[in-house]
Amino acid sequence: MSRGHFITFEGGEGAGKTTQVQLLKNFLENKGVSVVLTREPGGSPAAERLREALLGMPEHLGSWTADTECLIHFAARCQHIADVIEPALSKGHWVICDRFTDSTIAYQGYASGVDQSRIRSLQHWALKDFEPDLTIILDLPVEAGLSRAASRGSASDIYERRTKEFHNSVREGFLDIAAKNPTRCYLVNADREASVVAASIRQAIDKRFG
Ligand code: Z5A
Repeated sequence: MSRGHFITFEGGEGAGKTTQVQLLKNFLENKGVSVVLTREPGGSPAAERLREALLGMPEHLGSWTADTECLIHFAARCQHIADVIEPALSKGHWVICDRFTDSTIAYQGYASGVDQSRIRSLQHWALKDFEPDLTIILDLPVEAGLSRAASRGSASDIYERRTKEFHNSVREGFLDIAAKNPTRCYLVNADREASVVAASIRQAIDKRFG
């Protein structure tokens, strides 16, 4: 049996990742592909406990240092890969993950100031050479993303309460990641109707795996 493909979705708040991973899952399943949908932080029972530690206490905004956040994200990721991602890929399933390592680079690195080389060392230590086959980066102006997240009525998330400057750094981070990794990353203008964004993503899938 051939190994499945690992596809990650990245972007700032309200960029439409959750919407698009579901649309892509439906599209692939209609083509007969077996898909496992997952997310970070979390994605397996043990890793979800770490998600709760990171995101479950918005009243304690800033209680973790950026270094500690970074370590917890990689600890959760290690467990998620071992429990869910790697077993699914080796059984031939395609795995679609809502956020992965690029989020740590954008949020803890670009926006929170953790040195990129330290994140890279940690990535290498925790993941070795494991990385996505394709990363879809959804790009959207910060104001539009935050307004979408607010209209969904869940703007209490610990990261959604950060400053606009923080969110702009996250966006710049993702744009830089896309520019530096043109083979792995596919940048999508997410400031369009969901069906139009989905069509762009399907093109990227066909180009890479078709
Ligand atoms: N984080 C980190 O710091 N370091 C890490 O290593 C990792 C994560 C892995 C996880 O939050 C937080 O953890 C995240 C970064 C940090 N920061 N935040 N917040 P999460 O998983 O709870 O939330 P999220 O990943 O940011 O997703 P989100 O804010 O829920 O947004 P989304 O998934 O990108 O968007 P959506 O839910 O699909 O859409 C949002 C709303 O817009 C919804 O009402 C949709 O119906 C609507 N929508 C979607 N697409 C469109 C279009 N095209 N037009 C108009 N409206 C749309």
